[in-house]
Amino acid sequence: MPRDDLRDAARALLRENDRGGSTIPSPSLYPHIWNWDAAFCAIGWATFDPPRALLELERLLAGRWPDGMVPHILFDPAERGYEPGARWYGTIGHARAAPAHQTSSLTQPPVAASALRRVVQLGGAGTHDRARAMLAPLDAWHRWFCAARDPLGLGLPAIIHPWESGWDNSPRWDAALEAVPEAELGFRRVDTSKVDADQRPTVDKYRRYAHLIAQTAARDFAPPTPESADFLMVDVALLAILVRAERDLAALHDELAQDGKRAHAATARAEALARAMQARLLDAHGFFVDFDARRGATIDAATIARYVPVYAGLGGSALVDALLGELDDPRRFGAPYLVPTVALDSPSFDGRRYWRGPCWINVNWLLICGLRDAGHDAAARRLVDASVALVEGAGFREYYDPHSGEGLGAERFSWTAALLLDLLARSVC
Ligand code: 2M8
Repeated sequence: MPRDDLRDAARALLRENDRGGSTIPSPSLYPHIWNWDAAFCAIGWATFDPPRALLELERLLAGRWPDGMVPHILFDPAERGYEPGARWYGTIGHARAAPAHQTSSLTQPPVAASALRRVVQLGGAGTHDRARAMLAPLDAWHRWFCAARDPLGLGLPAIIHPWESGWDNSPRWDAALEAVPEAELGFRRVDTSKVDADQRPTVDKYRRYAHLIAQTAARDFAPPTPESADFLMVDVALLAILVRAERDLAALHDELAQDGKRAHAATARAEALARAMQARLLDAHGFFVDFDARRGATIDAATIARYVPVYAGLGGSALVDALLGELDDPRRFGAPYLVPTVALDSPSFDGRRYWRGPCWINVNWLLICGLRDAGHDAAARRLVDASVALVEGAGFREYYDPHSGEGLGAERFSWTAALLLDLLARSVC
């Protein structure tokens, strides 16, 4: 398909999923605002409508909690097509929750500051005033990670639920979830009536997810401790995103507000996180590994998350070289369609089930950004072409089978369209 047509189709999809200023991830499965989806969507909107991109981020940040957390879902109270809804989280009317919005009790990877920087780059001076107003909430959210989520004082914030990683069903969380009790769901799963059950998490996973949510509410949404949280995981992919977001926030503080003090503080937080990652999360082979903070155990799962630190320039040329080597290895990540999220030779690999093997355009995008910044233009180009090929072959799907390229999961998926727009804009410019 000519790239102009692809671009037009991606723009049309974002417009179709626009619900008056925020973009739902997919009409077939996700009818509310999701946190990192909104940030990815803003990056796409920025390529053709920067004011609309700002609105996407403003709407997301409007759901923030008094302590600074930006929730992973902001619910549209009129929408009934997704379970679990807001009531199930127990957040409505709670003093710790957003006063004027119905939200979940979790967060998600903080892509928003990096998205805002991209919007400002493309939108220019006309975006500055509105972008400046978002710096304080972004700053508060970034600071919240270490303030509320580092009970052991590791200098490495942890997630309390697989949903906070965005890689919900990744084999990275299997071992820790085994020890989480199964609870009654208390809601009707609608996902498996819309998407084949073999592409979605198993029933026992959902029961464990339910237990963790109930535990959060039972704690009155107070910060977790190892005694009060059955899942406390240092996620390297989320941390890499936070490192980059802090640096982007620092640049915005400088450029938009000439606020050297806050810029310096954000840079210092980024560097402290990066140092803590190097000190505590590097394994004997030079890979960053997730860390189960409850059990004091590192996680050994062969997933592409080990390479997401390249997005933040972490791991140096050794990590980039290892990534390039594994992308060429048909036993590892060198699938016919790129990039599988789990190594092909891993016993956990499942090319159809979400986050257990399929290709995702947002993961490709994170790797492409890192490769480009590291000066590996040809490798970045290869992953751009691979991403375009997936969409051309199967449309704007949520994820894709790395062996056949078949589109899976939700249809008319927004971040696939949004990030494709960004990839096309950067390859042409
Ligand atoms: C998926 O997660 C939601 C729960 O938050 C779900 O499966 O119902 C994940 O892929 C997550 O990363 C994504 O933000 C969300 C919406 O696209 O869907």
